[in-house]
This record gives sequence, structure tokens and C-alpha cells, in this order.
Amino acid sequence: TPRVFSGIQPTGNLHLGNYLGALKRFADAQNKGIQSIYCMVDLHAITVWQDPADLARATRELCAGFIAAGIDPEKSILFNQSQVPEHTQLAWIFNCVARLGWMQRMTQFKDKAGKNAQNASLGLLAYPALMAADILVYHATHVPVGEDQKQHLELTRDIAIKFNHDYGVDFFPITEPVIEGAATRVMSFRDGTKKMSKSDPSDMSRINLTDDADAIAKKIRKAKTDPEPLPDSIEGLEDRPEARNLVNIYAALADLTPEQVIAEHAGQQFGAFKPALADLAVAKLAPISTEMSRLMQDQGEIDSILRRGADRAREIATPILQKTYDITGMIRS
Ligand code: AQP
Repeated sequence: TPRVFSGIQPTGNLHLGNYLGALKRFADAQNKGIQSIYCMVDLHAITVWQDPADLARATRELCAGFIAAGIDPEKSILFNQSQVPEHTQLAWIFNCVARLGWMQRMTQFKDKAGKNAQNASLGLLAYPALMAADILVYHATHVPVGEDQKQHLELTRDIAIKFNHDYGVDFFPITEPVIEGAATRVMSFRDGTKKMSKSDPSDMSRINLTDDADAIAKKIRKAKTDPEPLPDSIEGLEDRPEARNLVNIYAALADLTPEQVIAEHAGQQFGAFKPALADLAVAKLAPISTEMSRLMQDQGEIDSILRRGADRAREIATPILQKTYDITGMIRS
């Protein structure tokens, strides 16, 4: 039976890319009746420095974001990573399966470590092995993510294959990345060649899920575009990254394909298309922001949702970790 797992880092500024690339699709998977496990990966967040109070707040805010985006904590399992120690226990074993060269090839490591990689945390290098453990400790079969996570998911498959091979077992599933929909890579509103990102210093580059209607509309109005009207076929967007981005966002928000959006808006100027997009974005996103602030008022409720989610997650993870210990020769007495 299919089982979905995915995670998001609680590092603040949850944005439209996270919503369209991840949260919205998580809700879709859940609503199709697939068993779904969603995690706030706080242990991944500290691979780069996080102020403790900010991390705790961002974790609760992310939990509110999940629920506001339609994840039902009764139907899905919703928790923060550090409350399920099986993730890090399995990650240690995977640290011993993965090869140093595999980790050093990860483009996200190279980007985040920057020029002075000697000064990056060891955790930043090991991060994809913990991510593999997040997924495989549940024997998850499908992982919905944005395009940027593709390489890490290939590494997850490599770790499962090598573990199964080294120990002569058929134990860990070979996970399928699910990278689909019109908005697997939402781009920055300031630069159509860069992905929309939490850490971009310009707040105008992204729509935050906490933005109100006015901020959403203003950011779309000011988004960088070219002077041409929308083309009459999708091929006409090829060398127009900013235009393509707005069409993709429209499509994903309206549950249409980019081709359908072009068919409806062919020949339109951005002066007309942007207000249509802003109306759509406000209609879809403003209720999420309102619901997030409502949920954030009851910290106790959020914490108990995370606690209960963690207990349910452990029911699945514990036997899988124990079997892994048996396979690797660790005595449990
Ligand atoms: N721009 C994006 N378009 C589509 N999907 C995206 N995701 C992130 N950015 C986009 C998807 O959101 C999920 C959670 O991502 P994460 O929290 O692990 O974060 P990230 O990739 O670190 O997010 P950012 O915004 O890119 O943070 P920084 O600025 O720190 O690098 C994942 O499924 C991801 O694919």
C-alpha cells in the first residue's frame, strides 16, 4: 500500500513556493485517502544556526500552516521530527551506508556551505542521510516535493539500494519522488531565474503565507515582468521566465494546466493579467493566513497536536527501526 511522507523546515517565512510545491499537494494526497505522514523537520533546520526561540515559534507556525492549508491532524500524522528519536537513530546507520563522495556532490550542500565549506557544520553535509531516514523509517513509498529536492530523493534511493545490497535483504523500499503539477519550482518575483526562497533577503521576492490581502496584491502588482503581452501558445513563454512563473502560479492556484491558462488569457497585457492573478491569489491564500493567526493563538493546542502526531508516528517507526537493528546485528535484550 502506498504511504506518503514529506517534511518542511521550520525556518520561518513559509511562502507560496512551499504552498504550491508542497503543502497544497500534501492536502491533495491526504484527501485521496492515501496514508500521509508530514513532519516539521526541526533537526534539519539547525544544520545552519537557528535562534532557539525563533525555531520554536517557526515550528508552531509551520504546524498552523499545515493545518490551515488543509492537512487534518486526525487523518494525517503531523509532528515535529525531534519528538520521534527513531529518525536520528536510523540516520546514524545511514551515515555508515552513505559514502562521503555522495554527500559532497549534493548541490544544496555546495550552495549552502558556500566558498568556505570547511566551516560548514557536519550536519549540513550529513543532512540528506537524515532525510533518507525520515522517509525510510516509515517505509514511505511516495514523497511529494518541489523540484529542488530531486537530488536528495535520488540519494535516498541510493541509500536504500546500498543498505539492501550490503545486508542481503529486501527491506527498505525504493521511494518514488512525486514532483508534479504546474508549480514544482516557483520562482522569485524579483528574478525569474532564482527559486522563491525563505532566505531571500527581499520580502518582495516572495508571498509569505502570513501576508494579508493587501500585501499579496501589492507583491503581484510589483512582480518583475517583461513588456510583452501573454503569448497565444505555451511555447511563447520559453525565454520569458518571469511571465512563465506567473502563468504557472495562476495554473496551480486555479487547478488548471498552464496551457489552459494561456488559452484563457492569450494576448492579455500584464496590466490585466496581474490583477486577475492577485484576485485569485487573495481568494486562495488570505483564508490560510487568517486561519494560521487564529491557530497561533492557542499554543497549547498546537503542542498537543504535535505530541499526538509523534506518538502515532512512533507506532510505525519503532518496529521498522527494531528490524533494522536486527538486520545489522545490534543486540536488543
Ligand atoms: N520555490 C519553490 N517552488 C516549489 N517548491 C518549493 N519548495 C521550496 N521552495 C520551493 C518545496 O517546499 C518544501 C519544503 O522546503 P524546505 O522547507 O525543506 O525548504 P527549502 O527548500 O529549504 O525552502 P527554501 O525556501 O528554499 O529555503 P531556503 O531559502 O533556506 O533554501 C520542499 O518540498 C521543497 O521542495
